Amino acid sequence: MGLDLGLDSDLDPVLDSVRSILMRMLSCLLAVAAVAAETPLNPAVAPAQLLLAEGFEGAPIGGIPKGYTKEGPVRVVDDIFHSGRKSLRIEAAVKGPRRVTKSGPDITAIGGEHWGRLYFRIAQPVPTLPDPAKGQKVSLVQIAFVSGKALSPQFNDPIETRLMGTHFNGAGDVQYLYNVQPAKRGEFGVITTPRFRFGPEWTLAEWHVDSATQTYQFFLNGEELKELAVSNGAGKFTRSEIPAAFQSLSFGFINYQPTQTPGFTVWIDDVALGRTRLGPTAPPAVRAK
Ligand SMILES: [Ca+2]
Repeated sequence: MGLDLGLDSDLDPVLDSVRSILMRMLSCLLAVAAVAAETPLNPAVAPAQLLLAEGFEGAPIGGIPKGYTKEGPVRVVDDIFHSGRKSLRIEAAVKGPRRVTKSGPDITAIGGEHWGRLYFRIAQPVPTLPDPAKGQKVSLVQIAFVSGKALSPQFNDPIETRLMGTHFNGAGDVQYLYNVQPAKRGEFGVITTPRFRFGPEWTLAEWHVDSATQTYQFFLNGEELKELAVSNGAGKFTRSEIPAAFQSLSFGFINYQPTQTPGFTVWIDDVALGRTRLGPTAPPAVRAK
């Protein structure tokens, strides 16, 4: 490395080995410094851009974060986590909601545009599904990880927007989707081909909604799944219905059709919403109100 440590190589073998150890320590330190320089924390995210951040670090083990309500068996654990020391564990169940929800003025104030992201991890093996219903070729469950309640900008009636969702079939194939479920009308959405699997590793999911341009985008591990992109343009709500504000946002897991026992066990961590895209690095430790 061309460094002169001022040690005389003609001295005895003890000094030689001291020099060798020092050189190794120095190159380790330089390597660590180089990695740190390449990965600064949150290079693009000013704290003011962060609308919500929940890494579950401030929540009691066995509980849920302050300011949220829960449906179904979910709890904060400290044995598996993406960052910090805690995550939210979705307990196994054959169907139904296992999620936390935040409502009220903090959510409404986010308005019509946000970038969201979370990390999720699915316990292996994934569950199997019951035999297909009569007249169906394959068994299928629809899953929502993130959803928001709102009023449709088109019909002014209640809708639930699945900001991050999937279909999971009996062969274990996964399709990502953007889906809107009106309370009194038929659902609609866009969906990828069944080319994904639920692996054991932490996976980054990001979404973007913008009411002003009726835009939706979804990214998996940083890569946009362009089949899900919706961009209708201002005032064009048909088959997008992206609301001007959400009344509540839910994070966790719900499968609407049953799996075989015991069902999915899932962990989520590092949920965050920003005014701009947050990307893969952890946000600053801002505790949700
Ligand atoms: Ca965490």
